[in-house]
Amino acid sequence: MNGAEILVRTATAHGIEVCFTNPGTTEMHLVAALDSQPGVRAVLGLFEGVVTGAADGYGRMTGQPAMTLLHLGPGFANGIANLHNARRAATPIVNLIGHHATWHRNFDPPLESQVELLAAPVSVWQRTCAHATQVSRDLSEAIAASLRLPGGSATLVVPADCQWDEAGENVAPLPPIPVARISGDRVELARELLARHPGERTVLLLGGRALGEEGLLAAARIAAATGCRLASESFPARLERGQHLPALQRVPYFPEQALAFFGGASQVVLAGAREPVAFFGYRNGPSRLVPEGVAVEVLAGRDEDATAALEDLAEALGEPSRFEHRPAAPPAPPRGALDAANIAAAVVAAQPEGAIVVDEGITGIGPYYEVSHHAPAHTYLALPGGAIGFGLPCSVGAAIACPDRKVIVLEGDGSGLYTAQALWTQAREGLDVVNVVLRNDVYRILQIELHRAGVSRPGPQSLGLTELSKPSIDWVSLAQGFGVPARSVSTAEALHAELARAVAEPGPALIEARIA
Ligand SMILES: Cc1ncc(C[n+]2csc(CCOP(=O)(O)OP(=O)(O)O)c2C)c(N)n1
Ligand SMILES: [Mg+2]
Repeated sequence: MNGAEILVRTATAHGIEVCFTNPGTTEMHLVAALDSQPGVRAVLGLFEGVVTGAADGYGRMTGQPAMTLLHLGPGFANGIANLHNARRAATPIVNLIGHHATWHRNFDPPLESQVELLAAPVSVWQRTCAHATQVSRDLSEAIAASLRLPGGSATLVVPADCQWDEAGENVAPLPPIPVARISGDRVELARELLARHPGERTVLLLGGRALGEEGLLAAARIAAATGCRLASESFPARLERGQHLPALQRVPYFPEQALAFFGGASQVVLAGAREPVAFFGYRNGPSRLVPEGVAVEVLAGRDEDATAALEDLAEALGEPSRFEHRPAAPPAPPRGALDAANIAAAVVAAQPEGAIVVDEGITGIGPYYEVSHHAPAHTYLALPGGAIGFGLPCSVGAAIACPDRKVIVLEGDGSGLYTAQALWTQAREGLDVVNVVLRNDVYRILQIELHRAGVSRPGPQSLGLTELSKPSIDWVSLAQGFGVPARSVSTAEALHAELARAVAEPGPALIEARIA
């Protein structure tokens, strides 16, 4: 068996089922091995940002790494923004980068670059294979490294001769993946801290894996026992939502609102969350969002089992009660011209049970988080890394991970254009994705930020750099060009009707929501 074949066999042996790729000459043996060693589904993305964003969506939904296969330094570089997002989301991914044969690199051929330097900032683990006989061990270590909490990208550079040389038949075993469970002493300490700051004086801030159903239900028990407030990170990588779960307030985006959010508390306890900091430093603005004088304590870090920590704390508090399900009436479909509020309401009204909602809606979907608590059970995927162009690719990975769930993408028109090619992969793979593009023909958030920076009357260049008009972009033609059926709507009634239709039909669809 050659190195490429043992790599694919190692991948399947350790549970990798999908390879998102945009290959080139240095990956040809690996491409061929995807046929000769069955078990890994190969999915083509037409830009590497689609490939890496799809791997992020897949890893968030399954908790298991997908493989990416990328073409040397330049191909990898095209995928970095979404690997950055995956790093902030702590998503397990295994990147294979095909590369020049070991003996060819020294000649400095055209595609040679310092790929190892490119990989470092977005990889929790990386290695360049030295010999075909070692690639199985290399990949096994990569898979384990990607899964070690908090999780992340493991990157393996695979020179072409390590793919074609003889590698033997032996698949290396998966190294053990330790799970850091917090000690009883730390649970006891947390119990004391909550007793010392009773009721709303404590904010229990959940993040990372603690935002799954088990973590949320344990947090609800803690709130029932102590009266603490429950909050979520502003942009969760994955949050389970719906009326069967407690509604977490999320930390507001703008620093002044976030400071007010924590203002009434005397303590913030972190469970799987980072200490919240402002997205940007503004002139005279704060970095830390927890005000001076409010203590920050850690129940469980991101590299620890925060869900188990919450469950242990709920037990220690002697709180047996389960969260009470209080169904509210489903919201009535909204009417009138489209704005962020009634787009959010229309989506909630049309959401099917079990939907996966990818939120890159920026300003076009503002109130969605608040109102979607009344939607049926769903999974919410946001953008903890802030690099736009993740939404459409993420939907590809989420839909492949969960073929029996509907994926709804809430996509800003500007953000969507970074990786619009993802629509083609949706069409080619027949994925159940409803794309809602929030068309306002501007980078609205940047106009808001200009105003916050004190520019009350932007000049022609500032306006030119924030407008997507002249010519404006026709998303219906764009989607149809990629093979995705599309309609444009400009009222809430029409949006709701199109959403209902798209949700009922299999395969991808795109709705251009024209904001008034
Ligand atoms: C990779 C990357 N490039 C640029 C930015 C800066 N940026 C943040 S939001 C944004 C525009 C978003 O526009 P759109 O999706 O249309 O949403 P809107 O603001 O109109 O609601 C830009 C350019 C970024 N966050 N990430
Ligand atoms: Mg826009």
